[in-house]
Amino acid sequence: MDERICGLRDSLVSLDSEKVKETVNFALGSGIEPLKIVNSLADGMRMVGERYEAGDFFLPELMVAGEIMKKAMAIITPYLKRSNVQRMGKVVLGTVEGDLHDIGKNVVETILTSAGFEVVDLGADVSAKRFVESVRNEDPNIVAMSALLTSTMDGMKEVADELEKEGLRKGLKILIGGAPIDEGFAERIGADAYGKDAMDAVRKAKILVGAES
Ligand code: B1M
Repeated sequence: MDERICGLRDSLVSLDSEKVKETVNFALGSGIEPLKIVNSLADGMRMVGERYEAGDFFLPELMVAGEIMKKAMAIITPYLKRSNVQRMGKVVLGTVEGDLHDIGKNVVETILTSAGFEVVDLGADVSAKRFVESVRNEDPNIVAMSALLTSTMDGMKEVADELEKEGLRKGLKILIGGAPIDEGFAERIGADAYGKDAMDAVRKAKILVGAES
């Protein structure tokens, strides 16, 4: 790992907001690829999750880590968004109902936008009804869903089923992702693609719209 960001992950796990901000600004100023910085922060968030699971961290620490990550992303996002890129298609994106985790979804939104997709971001805790309404109103190429909880991932199937029931699946692709999701789950619920991380999500989105093979 680049030594200029090697402390970033640990600063996040130590919940040291100032140090994270300082390192992110320094790294961007030194010309480090913004996505490398995001990956390092995502690594830190994974470690925060592990500490929570082990009983070393509690909900307040999860919340603080989430806030630090969001502030860091606000600094990094302008560096990720590029203009003058080829227009790729339209995506309706959201985190499924009952799930408030939106950091990963926001990273996916940023990278999709920077790759030339027009993204309609519905936010977090989005019901199947809202996904369906948005697909009807926006006529996207892709509906993209994120879930971080094992208890909410079935909401993706509900959305896929509702879209089918409403006759909206024709020409519409479904892309899903999030920590508990895998290829097998995507296949089981009839999604067209699974994105392991934000970069993979963009790769899959490009394939879905026929821009890449
Ligand atoms: Co929560 N949480 N959380 N949490 N949280 C997890 C997910 C958990 C794994 C922690 C743990 O126990 N190890 C666990 C879930 C366990 C499970 O379901 N099996 C958990 C729990 C239990 C909970 C609560 C139930 C805790 C409680 O209340 N007792 C509660 C639920 C609230 C709710 O949603 N209803 C809760 C609450 C919260 C906070 C609000 C405090 C906060 C979220 C803040 C926010 O998002 N605004 C929070 C956080 C921060 C986490 C962890 C620590 C970090 C998540 C994160 O932001 N990661 C998380 C631990 C973990 O994930 N291991 C945890 C960084 C982010 C960049 O990565 O979101 O994975 P990620 O996104 C990646 C990929 O997954 C992928 O690309 C992204 C970028 O590379 N991806 C996609 C995501 N969406 C995609 C969509 C795509 C493609 C790829 O296509 C469309």
